[in-house]
Amino acid sequence: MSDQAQSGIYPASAEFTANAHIDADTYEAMYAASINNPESFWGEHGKRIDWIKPFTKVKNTNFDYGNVSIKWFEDGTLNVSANCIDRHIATRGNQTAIIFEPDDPKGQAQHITYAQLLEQVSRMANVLKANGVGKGDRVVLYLPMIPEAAYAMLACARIGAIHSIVFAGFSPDALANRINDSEAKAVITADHAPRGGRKTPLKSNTDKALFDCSEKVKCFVVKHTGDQTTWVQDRDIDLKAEMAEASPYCPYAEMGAEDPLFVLYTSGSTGRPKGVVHTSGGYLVYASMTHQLTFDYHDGDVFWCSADVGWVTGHSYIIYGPLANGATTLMFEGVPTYPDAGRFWAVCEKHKVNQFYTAPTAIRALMGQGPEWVEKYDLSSLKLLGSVGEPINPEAWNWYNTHVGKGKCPIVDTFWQTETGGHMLTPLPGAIPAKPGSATKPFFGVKPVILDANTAEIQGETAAEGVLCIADSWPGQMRTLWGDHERFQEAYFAQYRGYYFTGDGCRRDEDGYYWITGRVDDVINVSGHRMGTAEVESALVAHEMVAEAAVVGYPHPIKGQGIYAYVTLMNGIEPSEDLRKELVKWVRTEIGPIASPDLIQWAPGLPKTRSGKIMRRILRKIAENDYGALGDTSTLADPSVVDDLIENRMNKG
Ligand code: 6R9
Repeated sequence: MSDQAQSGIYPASAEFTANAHIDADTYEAMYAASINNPESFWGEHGKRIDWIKPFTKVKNTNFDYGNVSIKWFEDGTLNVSANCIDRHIATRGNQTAIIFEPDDPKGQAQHITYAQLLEQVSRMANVLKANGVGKGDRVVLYLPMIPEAAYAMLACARIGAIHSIVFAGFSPDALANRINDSEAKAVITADHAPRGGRKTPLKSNTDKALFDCSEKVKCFVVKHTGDQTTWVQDRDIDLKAEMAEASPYCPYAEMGAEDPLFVLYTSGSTGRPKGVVHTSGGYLVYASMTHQLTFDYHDGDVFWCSADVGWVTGHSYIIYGPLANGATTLMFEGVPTYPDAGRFWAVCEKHKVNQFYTAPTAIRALMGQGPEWVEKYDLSSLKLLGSVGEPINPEAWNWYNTHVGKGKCPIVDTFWQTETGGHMLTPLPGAIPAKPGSATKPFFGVKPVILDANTAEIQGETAAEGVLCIADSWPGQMRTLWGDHERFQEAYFAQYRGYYFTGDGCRRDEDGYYWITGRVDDVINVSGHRMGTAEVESALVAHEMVAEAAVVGYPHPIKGQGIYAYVTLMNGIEPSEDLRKELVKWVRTEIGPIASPDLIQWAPGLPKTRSGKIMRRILRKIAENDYGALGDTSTLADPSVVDDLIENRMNKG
């Protein structure tokens, strides 16, 4: 790694800056305006989308614990699907809205125009309606990365139904929990999800999940691969067949700005996953504005975000942001390494991608395969690169910059969360020079503060370190947790009164650049996916041979963090390699492959305080191979368990 990559400052080229939407002076002026007078700033930028009834109120938000309430543009009405489709028809009906690139590199790519999008979304919306789905109903989507996933999101939005996407890698159990928690009326799935040449049996997973759900839940099935699946009469509906019969136009519903658009479950530090609720008006304003300005998107550009629609990144930057902006957005069904480590770059070349947005874990995996996979392809269409999901390490940044961007593409490192709806800290590429590893500066309307983790005191000096909080609301912010406003306040507003708490540690340097240092709670970040250690623990202890489990993250060269599980077996159960494998498999079926423990250590005892609390700090240090810094162990009920754990640690690396 070159020293420059670690300490350098990388401004965009003069040519890029000359054409950029936002330059340095404009950023400073607009940022100041957004903070000093949010009412007039967002009153103006709220007009970037189409309203049926224009709003007269802009901001009505309260961060006080006990009274947290967040409303934006509250008396306006709109329809999100109309904003993403209908309003572009007159000017760009024949422009490609979605490029679909299938898993199979020999398969046919599809170019779906805005006019075709309107027809497909309308047909699907009409099928949903005809089957009793209406305003406010929840619809769970469990789909591959296929155009029908986009149609389903927009069809729900069109009729005012609330979608909740469950990542297709999640297990039947995880799917059932989300269907039940959201009290969904229907699920939309497909026969199979092809990924990397393998197929996930989505329909059969859905059948299993629906055993544990109300009999009233309807099941719409997209016949995608055409493989045979079981069929339940009076419950399963052949979605494509019904779409072919349905009317090609569906009028859109008039929705309030604060009507929910979607619920997306994400991991927290405690308990079951939380149903993050995003509403219509503020979310769309924020997703579209960040998409345009962070990626410096210009008319006619081809934008590719390689995330899955099962994650928030897919919601905001494959679907809602780009389509609200009349962009051409690419949906890729496959994985970066199939059929080989050149696939991303083959797709960039094939579709002449202009902005490419991916996660550090993918970059590290491809970096390990060597630059020859990139060099084979013509990447001259690329103008900008993006990164999201975790801090990007300087080696990966340098590789991305040199081999993919050829030193001419600005890299935007975007820090944000499921909860924030869109980018929070990010360079605007024509305005803010990058520093590798830093998400740089706040987006408009975002007021970051760094607090001392223990005293909650504001760290006012420019250079500071502590926990990252946000002092005031922005339009893309989540509004509540589905069905549990109490838990919403507890999770985000209880720790540091008056602030939204991100859960992340952060450093600000002498130039006012922000550097995320990682989660300070019990959330770990595995390949850019959020995983609550509590979720993995409860899956482990659900196994009949497991008495107790404690899960922590540890540094992993490709995944960023790996999952390290300490497991205490029931009395009389002997540890074995077979049992280890069985437990890994068990967690995969309980939650999904992304939750598979990388290392399981048999722990005859876990370090606990006298009050019975597991001291995770110690377990984390052992997993990190860092026991010089174990800290004070004198409060442990039985300090000797630590020696045993160190002796038998798995991560000797
Ligand atoms: C969009 C998304 C959120 C957590 C977040 C933080 C980490 C995301 C990051 C980053 C450093 C970045 N994170 N982007 N850390 N630099 N550019 O990833 O949402 O799945 O909810 O995860 O991911 O720890 O708190 P989500």
